[in-house]
Amino acid sequence: MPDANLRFPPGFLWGAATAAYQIEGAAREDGRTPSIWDTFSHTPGKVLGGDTGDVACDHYHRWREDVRLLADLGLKAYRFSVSWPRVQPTGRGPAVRRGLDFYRALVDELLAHGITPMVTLYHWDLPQELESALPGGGPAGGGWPERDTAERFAEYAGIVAGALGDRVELWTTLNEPWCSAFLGYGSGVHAPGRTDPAAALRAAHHLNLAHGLGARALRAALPARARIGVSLNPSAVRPLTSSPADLDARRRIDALANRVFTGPMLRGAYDDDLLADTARVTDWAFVRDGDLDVTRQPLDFLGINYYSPAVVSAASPSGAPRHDGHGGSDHSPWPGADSLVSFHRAPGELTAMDWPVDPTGLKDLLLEYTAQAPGVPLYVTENGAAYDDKPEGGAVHDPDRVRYLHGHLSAVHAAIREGADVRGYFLWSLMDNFEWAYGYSKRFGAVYVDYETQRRTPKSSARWYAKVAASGELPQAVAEG
Ligand code: IFM
Repeated sequence: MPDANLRFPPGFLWGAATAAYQIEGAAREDGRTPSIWDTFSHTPGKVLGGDTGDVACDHYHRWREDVRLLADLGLKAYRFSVSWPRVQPTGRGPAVRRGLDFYRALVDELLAHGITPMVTLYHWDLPQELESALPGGGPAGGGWPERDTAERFAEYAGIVAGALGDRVELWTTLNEPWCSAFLGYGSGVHAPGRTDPAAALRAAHHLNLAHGLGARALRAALPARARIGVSLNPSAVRPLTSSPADLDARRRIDALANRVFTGPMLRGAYDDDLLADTARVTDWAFVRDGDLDVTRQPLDFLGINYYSPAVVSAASPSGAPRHDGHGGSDHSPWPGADSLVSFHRAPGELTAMDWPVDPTGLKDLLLEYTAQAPGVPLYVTENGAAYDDKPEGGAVHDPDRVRYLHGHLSAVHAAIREGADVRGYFLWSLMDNFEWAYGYSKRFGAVYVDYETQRRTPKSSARWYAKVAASGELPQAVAEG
């Protein structure tokens, strides 16, 4: 029956995702102090249009309405992040009760609507004090290049687990540590905006350590039913040609984009080729005995965030244009590979981010991670697209996003058919929000946000996704709801 709908497994979790700094606003309320993103976004020239997360979607005051939106769409799960500086303003010491109360109330409201919460502990909003004021931080700063930040993270993880552990089962430690390390400390297009390749590699290691220490702290504080994972944004890296030079370029980027995290987290090792490729940047002396036992914690699931593939070749002598999707800086986010690899635009239509649409990358990654982490269930913890959505007559029609979602959900289904144990899918994002260095200029939401009035309008993609979620079936062809 060629026209039969694609049926997802029973219990498949249909959800949507957000992150604290991107939606909450209330940047100075109830004891919250600045995070590195507050500082960065308030620094002229760092974020398009000078946008900041001061108000964002005002979710801190409108959270009941936002839970109702999820419920009206019939979604069964919601992935959100906790703002570290809202619950532990200086990044050390006691927690702020009002901050924790906010997340308790949010979780209770979700549960009251039958929506499963998935908590992300760290989605990029490091308390500024930890970036500025660490021992040894000095003018260059502290933050993730410093080991102490990983230890502080474990303390914070224990605090949040203590507050929400009785009502949340699904936990992730970090979201996309690649961005924190390499965009934050390498190319500098993300907070804190440093451009030091050695610091980026130190940050990567301390994020791995934070994941391990944080997972341990969660395990110690949470009931046995808790499920602990991490959300990575692995790169589906493809060589431009099958020449040995292009295959080697692929190997280098795979090491820096993917294996720098999966090595320590899944296998308890940094691969030799990664260490050799980066030897002129750092000697990795910051990796201490025993660290790699800590980074490799048992995982109950792995979160995969996917948007677009990358195509690489050996660097052309003229220097091919950069299409690694992380432009906007003269500094490379690829320590040790910057002059050796060129990025090319992958084929496919482009989203408003100029990211090519290619669902095969998602299927490939789900199968690859099934092989790399046998027996570990997967969730797609982010997937979605930005388009230039415009309201017309009170509605927002976004057929491009429906096509994008249809293609990627078909890819998830194909991966499941071929043996991947994918347990759920979280659309990025529930609503339009602060898209980091792009400010409010890029709209990823299934729900349109009018930032003047804070009015929320579900786009046609939200209605379409709601139908898929309600039926657990994906039509073979796109027909908008
Ligand atoms: O908005 C981001 C999110 O915070 C992390 N993953 C990618 C999304 C789109 O760029």
